[in-house]
Amino acid sequence: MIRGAIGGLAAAALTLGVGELVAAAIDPDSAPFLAVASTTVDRSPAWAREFAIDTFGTNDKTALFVGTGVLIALAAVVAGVFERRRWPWGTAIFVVLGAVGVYAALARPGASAVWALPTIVGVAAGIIVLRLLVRAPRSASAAAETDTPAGPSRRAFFAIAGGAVVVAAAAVAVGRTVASRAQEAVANRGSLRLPTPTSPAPPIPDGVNVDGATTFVTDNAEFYRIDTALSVPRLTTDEWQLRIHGMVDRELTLTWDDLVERDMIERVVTLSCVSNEVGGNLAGNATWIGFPIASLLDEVGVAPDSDMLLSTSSDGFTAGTPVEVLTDGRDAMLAVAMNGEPLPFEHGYPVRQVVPGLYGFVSATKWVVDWELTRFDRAQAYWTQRGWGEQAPIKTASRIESPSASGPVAAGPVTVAGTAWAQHRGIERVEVRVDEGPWQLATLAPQYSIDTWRQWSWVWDAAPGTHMLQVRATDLSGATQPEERVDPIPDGATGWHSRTLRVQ
Ligand SMILES: Nc1nc2c(c(=O)[nH]1)N[C@H]1C(S)=C(S)[C@@H](COP(=O)(O)O)O[C@H]1N2
Ligand SMILES: [Mo]
Repeated sequence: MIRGAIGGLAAAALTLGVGELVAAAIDPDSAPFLAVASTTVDRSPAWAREFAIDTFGTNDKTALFVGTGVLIALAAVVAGVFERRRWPWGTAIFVVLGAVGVYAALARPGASAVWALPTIVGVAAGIIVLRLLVRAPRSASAAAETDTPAGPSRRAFFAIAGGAVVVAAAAVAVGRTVASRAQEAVANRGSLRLPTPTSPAPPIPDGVNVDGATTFVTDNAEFYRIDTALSVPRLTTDEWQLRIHGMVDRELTLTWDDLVERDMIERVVTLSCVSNEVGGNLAGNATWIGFPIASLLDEVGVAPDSDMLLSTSSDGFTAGTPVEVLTDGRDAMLAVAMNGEPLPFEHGYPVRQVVPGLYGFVSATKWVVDWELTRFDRAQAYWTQRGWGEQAPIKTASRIESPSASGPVAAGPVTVAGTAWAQHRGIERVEVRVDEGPWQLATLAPQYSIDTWRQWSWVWDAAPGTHMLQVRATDLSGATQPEERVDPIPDGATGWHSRTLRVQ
């Protein structure tokens, strides 16, 4: 009985500790204990919250943590005792608690599938220790015959239980340290003063938005996110530095203060991802504030035979960007703000690159901390090592966004609308056709700049039946999107987007 209870508690402690440690590598909010407590708050009915606040006042959070802890401890004791009597009931209780933890973690705002891991790994560790500590007799009848079922010796028992608790405590300590550093970064971002651009973006005119098409400016919360980071880096501006070295005349290490005291530019630039499929939504448009990359390169003096800027993020991602592109006059920048806010952590806080006209994987390094000036014949960046291209200008893209693919549409005039982009070349024309008939010119929203996408619409006199719409765009150099379907790898998809609609 006592052994069962102690075994259950030690196993539960290890579960939570390991969960905390794994969560530190993913997101502090994914830790099982915190996730269960937070989701309980979010899911509890209003009267329960009122009761908690009335009863515990401002100690309501402490009460919740203590309450959650007590419930888990009780379940752990029951699991330990059951496991000893009637294996595998204790294991089953751990699995059920684990399922609750996974559910709670996945219910957190911003959770992704990996948020289940801390609980799963923790529960697995807990069950192993529970089995070690509470080795039950082979059958229930054997338990009835003897009061002291087989199990580790007294010494081994306390060594394992003690070890589990020590490991749990150490794991919690490490996990908490990482979490508190993350909180520091959150506070740092929250109190950040953004620089005022000396060269503001031209105002965004009315009319760039078209009914039925994606909004011209993408909200930060809606902006697509692509990166290799399992755990989003959380640097403070005090920790951030950019070291510039390699084939330069003068090495330079830039601090946050060095960066933001410079003359900043503000520009609207559309980013897109090379992995975007025809008609896909891995593209977004934002107003960025930053410092021109060309000015920094000028300051350090790039050797004439250097043709690549190899940028590295704090988590080891690298991108190789042609020096020529960075210095040809386009608004390539080290960005510090996105749509009037400090960069969201997911989008590179505190500093990232924005390069109009190139896919993100060769240019848009987030959490950038190192620049090496080198050559394409000497260095390879992250995705190039994995079979993707070296040079990756954005290919012209267009997509149909409304009417939606789901429901049938009513016969008669139907507004077809969408978005097209060809960053740093600009969109000249968008055409639509029905059932492979003649191409029809769509109406374009005014062009904001050649670095931003352009919304379009076209009125279709829809006849009953099933019809296929297709779209293609032409950039300002006169090149029209090719019909040929090509996969995203190695340097971007091609092909015309189509949508089949039922008209009734
Ligand atoms: N540090 C880092 N930066 C990165 C990446 C990454 O994996 N790690 N992915 C790149 C890719 S592939 C794209 S498409 C853009 C996406 O930027 P976003 O997530 O802000 O939309 O970031 C780029 N910058
Ligand atoms: Mo990407």
